[in-house]
Amino acid sequence: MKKYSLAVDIGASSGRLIVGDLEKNQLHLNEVHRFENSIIEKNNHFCWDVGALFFEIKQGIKKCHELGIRPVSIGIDTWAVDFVLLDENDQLLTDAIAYRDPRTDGIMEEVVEIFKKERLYLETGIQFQKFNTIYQLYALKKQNPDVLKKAKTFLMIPDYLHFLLTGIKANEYTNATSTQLINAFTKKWDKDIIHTLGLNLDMFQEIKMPKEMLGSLRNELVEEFGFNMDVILPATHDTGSAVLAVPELEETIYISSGTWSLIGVENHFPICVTKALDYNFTNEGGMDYQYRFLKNIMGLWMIQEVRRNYNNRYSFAELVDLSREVTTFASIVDVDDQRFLKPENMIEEIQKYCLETNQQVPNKPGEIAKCVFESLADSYKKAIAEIEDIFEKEFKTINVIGGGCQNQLLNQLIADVTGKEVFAGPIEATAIGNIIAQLISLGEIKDIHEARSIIKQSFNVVSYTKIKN
Ligand code: LFR
Repeated sequence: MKKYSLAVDIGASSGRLIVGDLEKNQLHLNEVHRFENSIIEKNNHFCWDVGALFFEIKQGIKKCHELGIRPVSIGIDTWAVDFVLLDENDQLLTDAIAYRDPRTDGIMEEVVEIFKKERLYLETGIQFQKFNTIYQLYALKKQNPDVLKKAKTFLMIPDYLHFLLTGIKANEYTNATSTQLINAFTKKWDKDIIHTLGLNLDMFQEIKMPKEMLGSLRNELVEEFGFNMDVILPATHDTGSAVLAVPELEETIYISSGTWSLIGVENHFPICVTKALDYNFTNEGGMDYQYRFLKNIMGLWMIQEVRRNYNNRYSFAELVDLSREVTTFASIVDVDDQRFLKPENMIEEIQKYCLETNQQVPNKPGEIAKCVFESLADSYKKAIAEIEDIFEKEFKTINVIGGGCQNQLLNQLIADVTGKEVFAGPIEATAIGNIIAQLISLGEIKDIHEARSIIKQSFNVVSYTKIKN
């Protein structure tokens, strides 16, 4: 009988439940459920609806049952940095406030004043992003200290969803590193930073590693679903799972392309040198204590917002087609400018930027889309130059993974601006990485090396080379 593992992969714009099974060294995926996710406004904050997310997870599990699929294991990954706090009765104390909420405006600067950038970077290896958990917690301490005083448990979003499944509280390592509160060398909560900020160390849970079995489903859920499953931790940070699915990492720069574009390389140790700090590269913890040396680029969020601002009148494919028709427009914005993190209106923000920088202002949808795609490619090119500067070597290839690798126009643009060979695929990298951790834990796959050769045999990768300057 086929043995299925179930990956729950939730990104900022959508979530999916995908079952995977391994047969003769081929990994097969089958999407059983897909749903939308988005930021909602609640109590004057931008939030995630974690209740709705858990409801969708349950719907997906029930669908498996209807399809006659009974997974032996399940693991959840989501975006990073966001969290919930629970009281002594394990009830939510706060909404799950989203990292794009402005509550952290100006807070990073205050925290940096306390520690100095160098010290924080040397201890954690994590990039400076104003939305990191450390700044969210410090914002809460200043703006709503009572909540923090009552907090008994800190769980990141996948930790919380795993808790709802099992009743077990733990902080998974890869996602915990994105808090900027984990020591890059001890790989544990950094007591020094936590104490200095006046946060309560006791609310942080035991760190558990990807591939660890967390537990099994709560009894009520077993009754509701009609079956039980092992809950096995994947790299619960989606980017951590995605990078596991890069088929070939030697001499390759990856771009995990989704709401964000995460561009970098894999490393066996954190690189906390001054140049990396100056370029604001991060060293996020990965499975088997590998490090993702990467930088966040604003990513497809830009075009998702543009599309939303056009009231979803155009599909993503249509925006790509419209941009192809534009031949004489060349304005570029700095996609990493913080003004694009959560502007009132992305189209207007792009137009304002072009006006302020004395460039032609895009008006038609095709011009806006072209500006976004070319600006993204431009930012990738700069990040690659920084990586090559730090490593003092040239990387020959780029592997784009994740949903964004379906954008053929962007793939070609990357090949054109960098002159490097670009490989696109696999598309469902995050779900694959999630399932891989479960399969290794279950003893179905030996290790990540074997997993990568299985991925190579199982998924299609398309190559692009430079065609124009
Ligand atoms: C991608 C991602 C990035 C993280 C950002 C915010 O989905 O997880 O890795 O920097 O979202 O959490």
